[in-house]
Amino acid sequence: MNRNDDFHGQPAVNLLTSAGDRATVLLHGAHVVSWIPAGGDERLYLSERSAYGNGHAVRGGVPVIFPQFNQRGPDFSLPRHGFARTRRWQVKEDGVTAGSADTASVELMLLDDADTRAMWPHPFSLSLTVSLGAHCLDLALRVANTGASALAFTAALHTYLRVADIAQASVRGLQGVRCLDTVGNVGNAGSVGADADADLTFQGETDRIYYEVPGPLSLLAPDGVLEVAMEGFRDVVVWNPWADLSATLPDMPDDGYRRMLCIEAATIDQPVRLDAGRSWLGRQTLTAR
Ligand code: TA6
Repeated sequence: MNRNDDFHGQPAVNLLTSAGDRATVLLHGAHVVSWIPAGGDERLYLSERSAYGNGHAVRGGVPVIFPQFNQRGPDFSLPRHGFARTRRWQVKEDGVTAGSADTASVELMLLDDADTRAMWPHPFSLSLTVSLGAHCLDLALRVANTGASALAFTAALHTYLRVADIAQASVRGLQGVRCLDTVGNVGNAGSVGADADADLTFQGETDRIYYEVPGPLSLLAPDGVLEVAMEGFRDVVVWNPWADLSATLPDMPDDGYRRMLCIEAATIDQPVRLDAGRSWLGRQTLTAR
């Protein structure tokens, strides 16, 4: 069953499988704002103070970051994290499928227009396919170069995962991976190192770009494990603003940092270069164990 509803006044597609897995996707930014595995609880963090529509980036869920991650790239005239997350996408014709008993999906599209070309002078076609499976949310981002010349971009699925308490959460799978710690740095600055510890734990503001992550990650918490796998994306960003930065974010409760952790499938270190007519696919798959 798939329905079109309003979510904080925004047109949305609700996906529901007969097994009971549920997700909600806004047309604004093709933004997944909710994912509830069958028989389970909400697995995405969504700020109670988030704004919606009118060029706002939703604080939480899965912001689609394109064509530039943060301001880490050649084009500082772009908005931070690009423009895909604040534009109205369209549901692709025949893009909503009820699927089989335990699957459902919707495909949304974003094409270039005069506004995007004024910020980033390239024709493109973006597609995000959101698919529900048994305790699984799969996000597939396809970028096509529809122009006559080559283009380059960085991108991410800036996923806000919900945790009961960040102090009791850890991430497994990053040990020994080269990373850029950007806390306290701007632009492309930061210190590069590698995590010695088996699991990454959180005691303060964390903002790290892990380069060429070799395999799936696990978010470990007292209430269960969430596996984060990816394809096409090479890097992973781990972000928690902690108390001081949280207090400066108008769309985040002061204690919101305690209930969230961003684990973002990304391609940052090596921009994707597409010749005319070529396309690229990046996928993030979340599985609740
Ligand atoms: O992904 C981490 C990050 O780049 C942080 O540096 C912080 O800026 C975060 O994204 C949120 O950015 P936003 O523009 O959504 O407030």
